[in-house]
Formats: sequence, structure tokens, C-alpha cells
Amino acid sequence: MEVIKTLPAIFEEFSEQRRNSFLHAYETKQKNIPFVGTFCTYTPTEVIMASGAIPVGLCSFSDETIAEAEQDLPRNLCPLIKSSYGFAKTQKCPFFYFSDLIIGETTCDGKKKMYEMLGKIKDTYIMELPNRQSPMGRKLWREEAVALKEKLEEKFGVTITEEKLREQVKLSNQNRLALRHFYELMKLDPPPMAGADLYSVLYGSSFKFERKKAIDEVNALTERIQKEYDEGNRPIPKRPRILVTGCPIGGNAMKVVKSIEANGGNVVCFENCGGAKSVDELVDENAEDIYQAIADRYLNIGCSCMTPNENRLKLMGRLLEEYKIDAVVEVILQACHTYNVEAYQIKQFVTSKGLPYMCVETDYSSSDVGQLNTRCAAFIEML
Ligand code: BJ8
Repeated sequence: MEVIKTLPAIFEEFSEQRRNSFLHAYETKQKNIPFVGTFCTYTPTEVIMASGAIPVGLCSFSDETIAEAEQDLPRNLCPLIKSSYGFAKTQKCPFFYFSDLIIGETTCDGKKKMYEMLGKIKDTYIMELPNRQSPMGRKLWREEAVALKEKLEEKFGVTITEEKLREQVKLSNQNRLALRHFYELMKLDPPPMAGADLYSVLYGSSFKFERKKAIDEVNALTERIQKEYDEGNRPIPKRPRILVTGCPIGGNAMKVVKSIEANGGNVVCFENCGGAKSVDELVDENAEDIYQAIADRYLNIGCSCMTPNENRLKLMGRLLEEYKIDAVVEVILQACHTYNVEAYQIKQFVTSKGLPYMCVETDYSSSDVGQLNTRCAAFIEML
């Protein structure tokens, strides 16, 4: 008899997905299917998939290897960079170990320089990401997408046809739509799940390597949550609705989300990478020039390494309305200069809409949990 899992059990499974995929990754490697490690939302993953390889996210969000990383890197560097480098250096990340090729982009200075060091450990290929969404920038990024295709063809001895690429563009769009429909459940008030569970599904699903199956699973989960909600299931009370923005979170940085939720708020929307920023826009499947369509879609991502970064405000403005947001919490990872400087503009933008804004600067340690709780409690109490 099939046992029907409860929603909390399903969320738990997604939160363990990365770890649970280690074995699957090993089995996949045995079948000679290559892995390509990525570190950024700007990586055009459909090009990797069209080569027959599996793209896998290598960003790390734990302090486990930071001490090792600090032997080679400065202490006052973003924890995401230190952690990612530390896992690579110590070979503690199985996905890094299994990756045949690493792709990096010229985003922030710290990551750029860290990639040079990764290049000493593994074959690392850098894409030159323009920092402006200008016509020149779009042209360059298209050329970079084509150059990536050529690199993958040479590396894996394959030919990436336009047909294969268009197929992967369609599949990636279906994946984005599935994730979008899933997080749009949070427009319900009260929300049907905790923000921490929402994030587990968004993050965990990226470690399900059979893409079609992963899409079906997310769609089935969305349907089920909606159905249970319609039947009266209200697991979360009605409380102030918070949008989280800023640096990517996950792993130890989820302490901020947990603190908001433990102190009376509901995180109903993630604007940052891992949330809407990475999923919101689709690639134009019918474009005549599919490389330009891919380049345009990715270059539109509103990351703080762009100047100016108007697309971040555009997306955020829409999310604030659609999710009926009561307040915004910005998470800055220590020493992330671009997000830290941009925080001033974000504060102006959010407060000009009459909404409260709070910025927290943090790292992957647990030393500030007490302080976070005090700040979140005071912030939410005032809403
Ligand atoms: S598209 S947000 S994944 S660059 S590593 S910028 S936190 S100092 S991760 Fe990012 Fe791509 Fe942009 Fe998204 Fe700051 Fe740290 Fe740099 Fe970071």
C-alpha cells in the first residue's frame, strides 16, 4: 500500500535533497554523464544541458570550511566566497569533486579572483559578464553564450545543435514556470507554508537531476498545497508579510528567515537569487536568434553587480504589490560591497512606498543569532 506523505515530510525531503543527491551524482558519473559546476544565476544552464552535461550549483552556505579557506583568502571576504572555495579546496563537496568543468562569470571582484584560484584545482572556464544591460553588453553576452557552447563542445566532444538547445530552453522554461507557480502560492493570506519550507523546495529542486521528473513533482506539490488550503488547511497564522531581498541566502544564512518567522513575521517572498530573481523571466522560445534570446534573459537579472541595476527595483516593485508586502528585510553577507552599497537605494525605494525596511549584515556563524532575534522581534512588533 502506498503511504501518502504529509506536507512537512515532503518539505523535509526537499531540504535534504542536496545531501540525498550525492549518491545519485555518483551513479550518474558511473554512466559517464558529465557534471558542470556553476556559481551564479547568470550561468546559461540550458547551454550546458544541451551538451548532455548536468549543471550543478556549487555555492556553499556553511561555515564548515571557512577556517581552511582563510589560510588562502582574506578574512574580511564574503562568506559565500570563502565557504565555496573552502569546500573546493578540501574536496568536501561531492558535487565539486564530480564536476568535470567549472563555470564562473565576471560578477563581483571577490568571486572573480576566487575563480582564478579554483582554476588551479579544476578546469575552470570564465564567462565575461558585462556589468551593464546596454546594447553593447547584450552583444557581448550573446558572444559569450556562443563561446560557452564551443567550450562545452570541445570539452565533451559533442555537437550542440540549435534543435538540442531549443529543446533545453523549453524544458528550462517549464521548470521556471513550475517554480513560479509554486512560490506564487505565497500570495495567499495567510500563506500555506512557512518561508523556510518555501525556500527548501526552491533550493532542493535544483538538485533533482532528472529535470522532467522534478518539474512534475513541483507541479504536483503546488496542486496538493492549493487543494489542502481550499479544504481549510491553515498551517500558518495570519501575520505581517515580509519580503526578503539582498545576497543569496540558504544554509546558515537561513537563520535570518528563521528569526523573522520565530518572532512573528511570515516570509512570503524571496526576491534574491534562489527566489524570484533567478526564476521570474523566461527565455523567448520562439526568437529567431536563440543565443540572443538566452543572453537577453540572463542579462536582465537584477544583480547588484550591474550598474545601474534598475531591473532589481522593477522586479521588487511588482513583488511588493503582488504579495501585499508589509515590510522588507534585506540580508547582506559581510563584505559584499555591491549589495551593501545598493542597500541605500533599496531602502529609499521601499520607504518611498510607505513600507518599513530593515537591513541585516551577517555571515555563516551562529554568533549573531541572539542579536538577530532581538532586532527581528523589535522590527515586527512595530508593524
Ligand atoms: S546573480 S547575487 S548568484 S553574483 S559572492 S555578490 S554575496 S560578495 S552571490 Fe550572486 Fe550571481 Fe549576483 Fe546572484 Fe556579494 Fe558574496 Fe559576491 Fe555574492
